[in-house]
Amino acid sequence: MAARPHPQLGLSNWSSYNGSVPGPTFIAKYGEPVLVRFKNELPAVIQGFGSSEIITHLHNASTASESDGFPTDFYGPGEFKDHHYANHPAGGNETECKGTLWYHDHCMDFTSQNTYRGLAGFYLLFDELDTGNENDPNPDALRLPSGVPNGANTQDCHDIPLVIMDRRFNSNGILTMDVLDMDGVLGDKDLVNGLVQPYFEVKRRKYRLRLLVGGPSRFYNFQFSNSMTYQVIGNDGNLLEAPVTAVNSPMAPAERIDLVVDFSTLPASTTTLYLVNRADQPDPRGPRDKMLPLNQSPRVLQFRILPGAVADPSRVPSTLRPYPPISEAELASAVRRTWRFNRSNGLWTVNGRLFDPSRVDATVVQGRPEVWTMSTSGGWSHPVHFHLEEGRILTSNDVDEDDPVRGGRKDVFPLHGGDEVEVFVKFHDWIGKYPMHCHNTVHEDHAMMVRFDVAAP
Ligand SMILES: [Cu+2]
Repeated sequence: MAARPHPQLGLSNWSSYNGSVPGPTFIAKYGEPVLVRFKNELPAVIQGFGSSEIITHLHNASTASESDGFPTDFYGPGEFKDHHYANHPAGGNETECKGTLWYHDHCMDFTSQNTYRGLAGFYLLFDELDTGNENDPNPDALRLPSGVPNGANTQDCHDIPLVIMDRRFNSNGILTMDVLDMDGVLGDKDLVNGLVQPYFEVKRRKYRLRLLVGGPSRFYNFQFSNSMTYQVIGNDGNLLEAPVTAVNSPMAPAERIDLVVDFSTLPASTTTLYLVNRADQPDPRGPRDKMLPLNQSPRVLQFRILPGAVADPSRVPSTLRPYPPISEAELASAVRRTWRFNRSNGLWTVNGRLFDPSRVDATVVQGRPEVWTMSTSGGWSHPVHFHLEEGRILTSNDVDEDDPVRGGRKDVFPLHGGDEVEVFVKFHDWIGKYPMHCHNTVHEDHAMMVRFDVAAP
Protein backbone atom coordinates (compact mmCIF):
# COMPACT_ATOMS: atom_id res chain seq x y z
CA MET A 1 0.00 0.00 0.00
CA ALA A 2 2.94 2.28 -0.45
CA ALA A 3 2.45 5.38 -2.49
CA ARG A 4 3.04 4.44 -6.09
CA PRO A 5 2.45 5.99 -9.47
CA HIS A 6 -1.25 6.27 -10.00
CA PRO A 7 -2.55 4.42 -13.05
CA GLN A 8 -4.55 7.51 -14.00
CA LEU A 9 -1.81 10.08 -13.51
CA GLY A 10 -1.28 10.05 -17.27
CA LEU A 11 -4.80 11.40 -17.61
CA SER A 12 -5.74 14.94 -16.79
CA ASN A 13 -7.09 16.16 -13.46
CA TRP A 14 -4.57 14.63 -11.06
CA SER A 15 -1.81 16.70 -9.51
CA SER A 16 0.91 14.95 -7.53
CA TYR A 17 4.01 15.29 -5.40
CA ASN A 18 6.79 13.42 -7.25
CA GLY A 19 4.33 11.57 -9.47
CA SER A 20 2.43 9.63 -6.84
CA VAL A 21 -0.93 9.97 -5.12
CA PRO A 22 -0.58 10.20 -2.20
CA GLY A 23 2.86 11.82 -2.35
CA PRO A 24 5.98 10.11 -0.99
CA THR A 25 5.97 9.27 2.73
CA PHE A 26 8.54 11.27 4.71
CA ILE A 27 10.35 9.34 7.44
CA ALA A 28 11.71 11.93 9.87
CA LYS A 29 13.25 11.85 13.33
CA TYR A 30 13.15 14.28 16.23
CA GLY A 31 16.50 16.03 16.52
CA GLU A 32 17.15 15.84 12.79
CA PRO A 33 15.77 18.89 10.98
CA VAL A 34 14.75 18.58 7.35
CA LEU A 35 14.90 21.11 4.53
CA VAL A 36 12.47 20.40 1.70
CA ARG A 37 12.48 22.23 -1.62
CA PHE A 38 9.04 22.12 -3.21
CA LYS A 39 9.41 22.89 -6.92
CA ASN A 40 6.21 23.81 -8.71
CA GLU A 41 6.26 21.90 -12.01
CA LEU A 42 2.52 22.11 -12.61
CA PRO A 43 1.36 23.34 -16.01
CA ALA A 44 0.44 27.01 -16.24
CA VAL A 45 -3.11 26.03 -17.15
CA ILE A 46 -4.81 23.38 -15.04
CA GLN A 47 -7.56 21.34 -16.65
CA GLY A 48 -10.95 21.13 -15.03
CA PHE A 49 -10.45 22.50 -11.51
CA GLY A 50 -7.69 23.40 -9.09
CA SER A 51 -4.94 25.98 -9.33
CA SER A 52 -1.41 25.91 -10.72
CA GLU A 53 -0.33 27.94 -7.69
CA ILE A 54 0.49 25.94 -4.60
CA ILE A 55 1.72 26.20 -1.03
CA THR A 56 2.40 23.13 1.12
CA HIS A 57 1.43 22.91 4.79
CA LEU A 58 2.81 20.23 7.12
CA HIS A 59 -0.27 19.51 9.20
CA ASN A 60 0.30 19.22 12.98
CA ALA A 61 3.97 20.24 12.83
CA SER A 62 5.58 22.84 15.05
CA THR A 63 6.98 24.89 12.19
CA ALA A 64 8.18 28.49 11.75
CA SER A 65 5.54 30.71 10.16
CA GLU A 66 7.52 31.21 6.93
CA SER A 67 7.74 27.42 6.42
CA ASP A 68 4.24 26.58 7.61
CA GLY A 69 2.37 27.19 4.37
CA PHE A 70 0.22 30.22 5.14
CA PRO A 71 -2.57 30.34 2.51
CA THR A 72 -1.30 33.52 0.84
CA ASP A 73 2.29 32.22 0.54
CA PHE A 74 1.47 30.45 -2.73
CA TYR A 75 3.72 30.52 -5.81
CA GLY A 76 3.35 29.60 -9.45
CA PRO A 77 4.82 27.18 -12.02
CA GLY A 78 8.59 27.36 -12.43
CA GLU A 79 9.06 28.66 -8.88
CA PHE A 80 10.08 26.85 -5.73
CA LYS A 81 9.88 27.30 -1.99
CA ASP A 82 12.14 25.87 0.70
CA HIS A 83 10.46 24.68 3.90
CA HIS A 84 12.43 24.08 7.09
CA TYR A 85 10.95 21.40 9.32
CA ALA A 86 12.61 21.66 12.71
CA ASN A 87 11.52 18.22 14.02
CA HIS A 88 11.84 19.70 17.47
CA PRO A 89 9.20 18.92 20.13
CA ALA A 90 7.15 21.98 21.10
CA GLY A 91 8.81 23.78 24.00
CA GLY A 92 11.65 21.25 23.91
CA ASN A 93 9.38 18.92 25.89
CA GLU A 94 9.56 15.25 24.88
CA THR A 95 5.91 14.70 25.85
CA GLU A 96 5.08 16.97 22.91
CA CYS A 97 6.58 14.52 20.36
CA LYS A 98 4.18 13.61 17.59
CA GLY A 99 4.18 10.75 15.11
CA THR A 100 1.53 10.84 12.39
CA LEU A 101 1.59 14.06 10.39
CA TRP A 102 0.60 14.77 6.82
CA TYR A 103 1.35 17.42 4.25
CA HIS A 104 -1.10 18.90 1.81
CA ASP A 105 -1.70 21.95 -0.33
CA HIS A 106 -3.04 25.02 1.48
CA CYS A 107 -3.38 27.54 -1.36
CA MET A 108 -5.84 30.33 -0.58
CA ASP A 109 -9.29 29.56 -2.10
CA PHE A 110 -8.01 26.34 -3.77
CA THR A 111 -7.06 23.99 -0.93
CA SER A 112 -10.02 21.65 -1.47
CA GLN A 113 -9.50 21.47 -5.23
CA ASN A 114 -5.73 21.00 -5.09
CA THR A 115 -5.85 18.33 -2.39
CA TYR A 116 -8.76 16.65 -4.21
CA ARG A 117 -6.44 16.44 -7.23
CA GLY A 118 -3.92 14.52 -5.09
CA LEU A 119 -1.63 17.03 -3.38
CA ALA A 120 -1.31 15.24 -0.03
CA GLY A 121 1.01 12.74 1.64
CA PHE A 122 2.24 11.39 4.98
CA TYR A 123 5.06 12.69 7.17
CA LEU A 124 5.94 10.27 9.97
CA LEU A 125 8.10 11.27 12.92
CA PHE A 126 10.02 8.94 15.20
CA ASP A 127 11.90 9.59 18.43
CA GLU A 128 13.67 7.85 21.33
CA LEU A 129 10.44 6.24 22.53
CA ASP A 130 8.58 5.51 19.31
CA THR A 131 11.70 4.43 17.43
CA GLY A 132 10.05 2.65 14.50
CA ASN A 133 11.91 -0.57 15.31
CA GLU A 134 10.00 -3.52 16.75
CA ASN A 135 13.34 -5.26 17.45
CA ASP A 136 14.83 -2.29 19.31
CA PRO A 137 17.08 -3.66 22.13
CA ASN A 138 16.63 -0.43 24.14
CA PRO A 139 14.26 -1.40 27.00
CA ASP A 140 12.59 2.05 26.84
CA ALA A 141 11.61 1.69 23.18
CA LEU A 142 7.93 1.00 22.60
CA ARG A 143 8.61 -1.66 19.94
CA LEU A 144 5.30 -1.09 18.16
CA PRO A 145 4.88 -2.94 14.84
CA SER A 146 7.40 -1.32 12.49
CA GLY A 147 8.54 -1.04 8.90
CA VAL A 148 7.04 1.79 6.85
CA PRO A 149 6.66 0.96 3.14
CA ASN A 150 9.41 2.88 1.40
CA GLY A 151 10.33 1.58 -2.04
CA ALA A 152 9.76 -1.82 -3.57
CA ASN A 153 10.04 -4.24 -0.65
CA THR A 154 6.82 -4.40 1.35
CA GLN A 155 7.45 -7.84 2.89
CA ASP A 156 8.71 -6.50 6.20
CA CYS A 157 6.32 -3.58 6.43
CA HIS A 158 4.02 -3.63 9.43
CA ASP A 159 3.55 0.12 9.99
CA ILE A 160 1.17 1.17 7.26
CA PRO A 161 -0.05 4.73 6.62
CA LEU A 162 -3.47 4.69 4.91
CA VAL A 163 -5.14 7.83 3.59
CA ILE A 164 -8.83 7.46 2.78
CA MET A 165 -10.25 9.98 0.30
CA ASP A 166 -13.64 9.82 -1.37
CA ARG A 167 -13.67 10.87 -5.01
CA ARG A 168 -15.90 10.98 -8.06
CA PHE A 169 -14.98 10.00 -11.65
CA ASN A 170 -16.75 10.40 -14.96
CA SER A 171 -17.42 7.48 -17.31
CA ASN A 172 -13.91 7.88 -18.80
CA GLY A 173 -12.27 7.52 -15.41
CA ILE A 174 -11.43 11.23 -15.21
CA LEU A 175 -11.51 12.77 -11.76
CA THR A 176 -14.40 15.23 -11.43
CA MET A 177 -15.40 17.76 -8.80
CA ASP A 178 -18.38 20.10 -8.48
CA VAL A 179 -16.60 23.33 -7.61
CA LEU A 180 -19.83 25.33 -7.50
CA ASP A 181 -21.07 23.54 -4.39
CA MET A 182 -19.99 25.66 -1.43
CA ASP A 183 -21.34 23.17 1.09
CA GLY A 184 -18.79 20.46 0.44
CA VAL A 185 -18.24 17.56 -1.96
CA LEU A 186 -18.86 13.87 -1.43
CA GLY A 187 -17.40 11.20 -3.70
CA ASP A 188 -19.04 7.89 -4.56
CA LYS A 189 -15.74 5.94 -4.43
CA ASP A 190 -13.54 5.51 -1.37
CA LEU A 191 -9.88 5.51 -2.37
CA VAL A 192 -7.19 4.15 -0.08
CA ASN A 193 -3.71 5.47 -0.90
CA GLY A 194 -5.08 6.60 -4.24
CA LEU A 195 -6.58 3.28 -5.29
CA VAL A 196 -10.20 2.26 -5.84
CA GLN A 197 -11.29 -1.10 -4.32
CA PRO A 198 -7.83 -1.80 -2.88
CA TYR A 199 -6.63 -4.91 -1.11
CA PHE A 200 -3.72 -5.44 1.25
CA GLU A 201 -2.06 -8.80 2.00
CA VAL A 202 -1.28 -9.25 5.68
CA LYS A 203 0.51 -11.89 7.72
CA ARG A 204 -0.95 -13.40 10.87
CA ARG A 205 0.67 -10.95 13.26
CA LYS A 206 0.26 -7.38 14.56
CA TYR A 207 0.16 -4.37 12.24
CA ARG A 208 0.22 -0.68 13.01
CA LEU A 209 -2.29 1.08 10.77
CA ARG A 210 -2.30 4.88 10.63
CA LEU A 211 -5.62 5.98 9.20
CA LEU A 212 -6.02 9.50 7.82
CA VAL A 213 -9.24 10.93 6.43
CA GLY A 214 -7.99 13.07 3.57
CA GLY A 215 -11.22 14.98 2.92
CA PRO A 216 -12.53 17.26 1.65
CA SER A 217 -15.91 16.72 3.30
CA ARG A 218 -16.70 13.12 4.24
CA PHE A 219 -16.80 11.79 7.81
CA TYR A 220 -16.09 8.10 8.42
CA ASN A 221 -16.71 5.55 11.13
CA PHE A 222 -14.34 2.65 10.63
CA GLN A 223 -14.93 -0.89 11.80
CA PHE A 224 -13.68 -4.32 10.75
CA SER A 225 -16.30 -6.46 9.03
CA ASN A 226 -15.96 -9.18 11.68
CA SER A 227 -16.27 -6.57 14.47
CA MET A 228 -12.85 -7.55 15.82
CA THR A 229 -11.31 -5.31 18.43
CA TYR A 230 -8.06 -3.40 18.03
CA GLN A 231 -5.87 -1.19 20.17
CA VAL A 232 -6.00 2.55 19.54
CA ILE A 233 -2.55 3.95 20.34
CA GLY A 234 -2.80 7.46 18.94
CA ASN A 235 -5.24 10.17 17.96
CA ASP A 236 -4.21 12.83 15.43
CA GLY A 237 -0.46 13.35 15.79
CA ASN A 238 0.20 12.22 19.32
CA LEU A 239 0.35 8.86 21.03
CA LEU A 240 -2.22 8.21 23.76
CA GLU A 241 -1.03 7.84 27.34
CA ALA A 242 -2.20 4.22 27.24
CA PRO A 243 -3.73 2.02 24.53
CA VAL A 244 -7.53 1.80 24.34
CA THR A 245 -9.45 -1.23 23.05
CA ALA A 246 -11.99 -0.27 20.39
CA VAL A 247 -14.40 -1.80 17.88
CA ASN A 248 -15.05 1.29 15.74
CA SER A 249 -13.50 4.71 15.19
CA PRO A 250 -15.45 7.80 14.05
CA MET A 251 -13.25 10.21 12.13
CA ALA A 252 -13.64 13.69 10.62
CA PRO A 253 -11.72 15.14 7.68
CA ALA A 254 -8.01 15.62 8.56
CA GLU A 255 -8.19 13.47 11.70
CA ARG A 256 -5.76 10.58 12.11
CA ILE A 257 -6.05 7.46 14.20
CA ASP A 258 -3.12 5.20 14.99
CA LEU A 259 -4.11 1.63 15.78
CA VAL A 260 -2.64 -1.84 16.21
CA VAL A 261 -4.62 -4.80 14.92
CA ASP A 262 -3.59 -8.39 15.57
CA PHE A 263 -4.41 -10.65 12.63
CA SER A 264 -2.99 -13.70 14.48
CA THR A 265 -6.18 -13.82 16.53
CA LEU A 266 -8.28 -14.73 13.48
CA PRO A 267 -9.51 -18.29 12.94
CA ALA A 268 -7.43 -20.22 10.39
CA SER A 269 -10.47 -20.30 8.11
CA THR A 270 -10.51 -16.48 7.76
CA THR A 271 -8.93 -15.48 4.48
CA THR A 272 -10.45 -12.04 3.88
CA LEU A 273 -11.64 -9.19 6.02
CA TYR A 274 -12.80 -5.66 5.27
CA LEU A 275 -12.42 -2.28 6.82
CA VAL A 276 -15.88 -0.76 6.39
CA ASN A 277 -17.36 2.70 6.87
CA ARG A 278 -20.39 2.73 9.17
CA ALA A 279 -20.92 6.51 9.03
CA ASP A 280 -24.21 7.52 7.44
CA GLN A 281 -23.62 10.77 5.57
CA PRO A 282 -26.02 11.46 2.72
CA ASP A 283 -24.93 15.10 2.24
CA PRO A 284 -22.02 17.41 3.14
CA ARG A 285 -23.88 18.61 6.26
CA GLY A 286 -22.17 15.92 8.34
CA PRO A 287 -22.81 12.38 9.59
CA ARG A 288 -26.12 11.31 11.07
CA ASP A 289 -26.14 10.07 14.66
CA LYS A 290 -27.15 6.55 13.70
CA MET A 291 -24.59 4.20 12.14
CA LEU A 292 -25.26 2.15 9.01
CA PRO A 293 -25.97 -1.56 9.58
CA LEU A 294 -22.68 -3.46 9.40
CA ASN A 295 -23.72 -5.52 6.37
CA GLN A 296 -24.76 -2.36 4.46
CA SER A 297 -21.61 -0.37 5.26
CA PRO A 298 -19.38 0.41 2.26
CA ARG A 299 -16.22 -1.67 2.09
CA VAL A 300 -13.21 0.61 2.10
CA LEU A 301 -10.24 -1.78 2.19
CA GLN A 302 -9.94 -5.56 1.81
CA PHE A 303 -7.39 -7.46 3.87
CA ARG A 304 -6.21 -10.78 2.45
CA ILE A 305 -4.94 -12.90 5.31
CA LEU A 306 -1.95 -15.04 4.39
CA PRO A 307 -1.94 -18.59 5.84
CA GLY A 308 0.55 -19.84 8.40
CA ALA A 309 1.96 -18.58 11.68
CA VAL A 310 4.79 -16.04 11.68
CA ALA A 311 7.08 -14.65 14.38
CA ASP A 312 5.98 -11.29 15.82
CA PRO A 313 8.53 -9.42 17.95
CA SER A 314 6.30 -6.31 18.22
CA ARG A 315 4.27 -5.36 21.28
CA VAL A 316 1.78 -2.80 22.56
CA PRO A 317 3.04 -1.58 25.96
CA SER A 318 0.48 -0.73 28.63
CA THR A 319 1.79 2.85 28.80
CA LEU A 320 2.77 4.89 25.76
CA ARG A 321 3.62 8.57 26.18
CA PRO A 322 2.42 10.84 29.02
CA TYR A 323 0.60 14.06 28.10
CA PRO A 324 2.24 17.35 29.04
CA PRO A 325 0.72 18.37 32.40
CA ILE A 326 -1.61 21.39 32.71
CA SER A 327 -1.35 23.19 36.04
CA GLU A 328 -4.13 24.96 37.93
CA ALA A 329 -2.08 28.14 37.72
CA GLU A 330 -1.93 27.90 33.91
CA LEU A 331 -5.69 27.36 33.71
CA ALA A 332 -6.36 30.30 36.04
CA SER A 333 -4.13 32.67 34.09
CA ALA A 334 -5.16 31.54 30.60
CA VAL A 335 -6.37 34.12 28.08
CA ARG A 336 -9.88 33.12 26.97
CA ARG A 337 -11.18 33.51 23.43
CA THR A 338 -14.38 32.45 21.69
CA TRP A 339 -14.58 31.23 18.09
CA ARG A 340 -18.04 30.66 16.59
CA PHE A 341 -18.10 28.66 13.33
CA ASN A 342 -21.43 29.34 11.64
CA ARG A 343 -23.38 29.68 8.45
CA SER A 344 -24.36 33.33 8.05
CA ASN A 345 -26.64 34.25 5.15
CA GLY A 346 -25.37 31.23 3.21
CA LEU A 347 -21.71 32.07 3.87
CA TRP A 348 -19.21 30.25 6.09
CA THR A 349 -18.00 32.53 8.85
CA VAL A 350 -15.96 32.59 12.04
CA ASN A 351 -17.29 35.06 14.61
CA GLY A 352 -19.54 36.41 11.86
CA ARG A 353 -16.70 37.34 9.50
CA LEU A 354 -15.08 35.99 6.34
CA PHE A 355 -11.34 35.30 6.15
CA ASP A 356 -9.18 38.32 5.43
CA PRO A 357 -5.49 37.39 5.38
CA SER A 358 -4.48 40.98 6.18
CA ARG A 359 -6.66 41.12 9.32
CA VAL A 360 -5.21 39.73 12.55
CA ASP A 361 -8.11 38.10 14.40
CA ALA A 362 -6.10 37.35 17.54
CA THR A 363 -2.60 38.04 18.81
CA VAL A 364 -1.38 35.42 21.23
CA VAL A 365 1.73 35.77 23.33
CA GLN A 366 4.35 33.08 22.92
CA GLY A 367 4.36 30.67 25.86
CA ARG A 368 1.24 32.13 27.52
CA PRO A 369 -1.63 29.67 28.19
CA GLU A 370 -4.83 30.11 26.16
CA VAL A 371 -8.29 28.54 26.45
CA TRP A 372 -10.24 28.64 23.20
CA THR A 373 -13.98 27.96 23.17
CA MET A 374 -15.06 26.77 19.74
CA SER A 375 -18.71 26.32 18.84
CA THR A 376 -21.24 25.96 16.07
CA SER A 377 -24.98 26.51 16.26
CA GLY A 378 -26.36 25.34 12.92
CA GLY A 379 -26.97 21.84 11.62
CA TRP A 380 -23.54 21.64 10.00
CA SER A 381 -20.41 19.81 11.05
CA HIS A 382 -17.08 21.66 11.08
CA PRO A 383 -13.82 19.87 11.86
CA VAL A 384 -11.82 22.81 13.23
CA HIS A 385 -8.03 22.80 12.95
CA PHE A 386 -5.46 25.32 14.12
CA HIS A 387 -1.83 25.32 13.08
CA LEU A 388 1.39 25.12 15.07
CA GLU A 389 0.29 23.36 18.27
CA GLU A 390 -1.97 20.63 19.56
CA GLY A 391 -4.72 21.49 22.00
CA ARG A 392 -6.15 19.59 24.92
CA ILE A 393 -9.92 19.27 25.29
CA LEU A 394 -11.02 20.61 28.70
CA THR A 395 -14.80 20.40 28.27
CA SER A 396 -17.12 19.32 25.49
CA ASN A 397 -20.84 18.78 25.20
CA ASP A 398 -20.25 16.22 22.44
CA VAL A 399 -17.50 13.90 23.57
CA ASP A 400 -16.61 12.79 27.07
CA GLU A 401 -13.51 14.80 27.99
CA ASP A 402 -12.32 11.70 29.87
CA ASP A 403 -12.58 9.63 26.68
CA PRO A 404 -8.87 9.11 26.03
CA VAL A 405 -9.33 8.89 22.26
CA ARG A 406 -11.93 11.53 21.37
CA GLY A 407 -11.40 13.78 24.37
CA GLY A 408 -7.65 14.10 24.71
CA ARG A 409 -4.90 15.94 22.88
CA LYS A 410 -5.75 16.80 19.28
CA ASP A 411 -5.21 19.14 16.38
CA VAL A 412 -8.65 18.66 14.77
CA PHE A 413 -11.79 19.34 16.81
CA PRO A 414 -14.95 18.08 15.07
CA LEU A 415 -17.91 20.33 15.88
CA HIS A 416 -21.40 19.10 15.08
CA GLY A 417 -24.57 21.20 15.32
CA GLY A 418 -24.83 22.84 18.73
CA ASP A 419 -21.40 21.73 19.93
CA GLU A 420 -19.15 23.74 22.16
CA VAL A 421 -15.60 22.58 22.93
CA GLU A 422 -13.12 24.23 25.28
CA VAL A 423 -9.48 23.68 24.34
CA PHE A 424 -6.28 24.45 26.24
CA VAL A 425 -3.29 25.44 24.12
CA LYS A 426 0.09 27.10 24.44
CA PHE A 427 2.09 28.39 21.48
CA HIS A 428 5.70 27.65 22.31
CA ASP A 429 8.47 28.11 19.83
CA TRP A 430 7.68 30.34 16.89
CA ILE A 431 6.29 33.77 16.20
CA GLY A 432 4.42 35.06 13.18
CA LYS A 433 1.14 34.43 11.39
CA TYR A 434 -0.83 31.17 11.38
CA PRO A 435 -4.38 30.20 10.37
CA MET A 436 -7.23 28.37 12.07
CA HIS A 437 -9.96 27.03 9.79
CA CYS A 438 -12.64 24.48 9.13
CA HIS A 439 -11.02 21.36 7.63
CA ASN A 440 -14.01 20.65 5.46
CA THR A 441 -11.71 22.38 2.99
CA VAL A 442 -14.62 23.54 0.84
CA HIS A 443 -15.76 25.63 3.83
CA GLU A 444 -12.16 26.77 4.34
CA ASP A 445 -11.91 27.89 0.71
CA HIS A 446 -15.12 29.85 1.16
CA ALA A 447 -13.46 31.86 3.88
CA MET A 448 -14.19 29.89 7.10
CA MET A 449 -10.74 30.76 8.38
CA VAL A 450 -9.05 33.25 10.73
CA ARG A 451 -5.52 34.46 11.14
CA PHE A 452 -3.84 34.51 14.53
CA ASP A 453 -0.38 35.92 15.16
CA VAL A 454 2.05 34.66 17.77
CA ALA A 455 4.00 37.56 19.28
CA ALA A 456 7.16 37.50 21.35
CA PRO A 457 6.54 38.16 25.06
CU1 LIG B 1 -16.99 23.56 8.03
